[in-house]
Amino acid sequence: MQTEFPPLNDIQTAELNPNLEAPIRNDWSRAEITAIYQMPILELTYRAATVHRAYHNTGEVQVCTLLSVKTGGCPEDCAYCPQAARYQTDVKAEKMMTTDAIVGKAAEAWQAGSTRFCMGAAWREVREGRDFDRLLEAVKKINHMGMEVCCTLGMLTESQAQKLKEAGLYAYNHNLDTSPEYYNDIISTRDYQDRLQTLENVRKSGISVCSGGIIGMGEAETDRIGLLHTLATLPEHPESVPVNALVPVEGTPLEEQEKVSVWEMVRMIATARIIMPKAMVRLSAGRVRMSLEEQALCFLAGANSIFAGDKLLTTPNPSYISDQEMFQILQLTPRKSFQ
Ligand code: SAM
Ligand code: DTB
Ligand code: SF4
Repeated sequence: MQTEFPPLNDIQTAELNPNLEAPIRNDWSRAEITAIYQMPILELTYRAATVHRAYHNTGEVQVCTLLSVKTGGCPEDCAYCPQAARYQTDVKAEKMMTTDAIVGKAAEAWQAGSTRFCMGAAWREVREGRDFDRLLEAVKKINHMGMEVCCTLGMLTESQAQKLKEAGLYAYNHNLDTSPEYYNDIISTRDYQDRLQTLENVRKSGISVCSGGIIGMGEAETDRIGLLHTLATLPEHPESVPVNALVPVEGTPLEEQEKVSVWEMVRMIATARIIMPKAMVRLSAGRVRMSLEEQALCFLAGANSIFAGDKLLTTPNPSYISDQEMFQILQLTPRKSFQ
């Protein structure tokens, strides 16, 4: 049987030549992204690795640390999330951490070599008051330590984004999670447009945008492509794109989902790398179930950032020691902050 190889169009050729000024495009069509996503996997990886080399130092991987500053009890119904109050999971609702406790955790992460500290809260949206004030104070202090400070707190207004910016927030994470078409199958308590609005509010305040999604939630290939298409056609690409593999948690509606193949992760990462060349592409949730070799493939395909530390927000992540070993074996070095 004859196999048809997708043709290299002129724009892609330009992007693949490190000596040419490769254009950053925001007008990708779904058909173009589909052709890239569906390329023979080795060809796709090669092309993504070439774009990666043209835009980034391939020996460097950014190491970020996550901390759940307000865990559980969330009113939303995200089908993947162990922190949603309505699902019976092992996660217990806790109060907001104090500023000092948060800053202490950031100092530990800094000493362990992490240059970005991301604080997560199980909120639908930010509400102004004591908890938000504590957070602003923590942002200020961690920024002064020399770390890039990031938050993921749910929906955000323009003026709240401005307050975070003034406190020294570097980046804000707000994932689109999946395609606009599949979104309502996963979350019913807010819509895609709400997510896009928050991203716009973040962008307007001058905070760096971090937005990506999750695979392995029962979505079709077209939904993965739809997510990538939405991200790559935003007025400006996110500076950071996390690619998460679902961590199925007992008690959530998605507890029975099967693990996605590493090739699906590689396709997502490689396609993101090719269509958003400058972005940091983060190999995020799901690393605990990946071998070193599988993660190496993801780095080859253009991933250049990870979360380190034995816990993500509430679920396990590879140990600090095993990641150090991985960096040694793959001869990778952690990226410095604010580059
Ligand atoms: N509550 C805020 C929100 O939803 O924007 C911030 C925290 S929320 C836990 C951050 C992101 O974590 C979600 O958008 C989702 O992409 C990811 N996430 C949550 N649970 C996950 C899981 N079980 N597996 C993979 N990713 C997950
Ligand atoms: C992102 O895209 N992945 C991280 C971070 N942004 C906040 C969160 C992953 C959470 C995995 C489930 C948990 O540990 O609760
Ligand atoms: Fe709440 Fe965020 Fe979890 Fe959704 S993903 S249930 S908004 S903590």
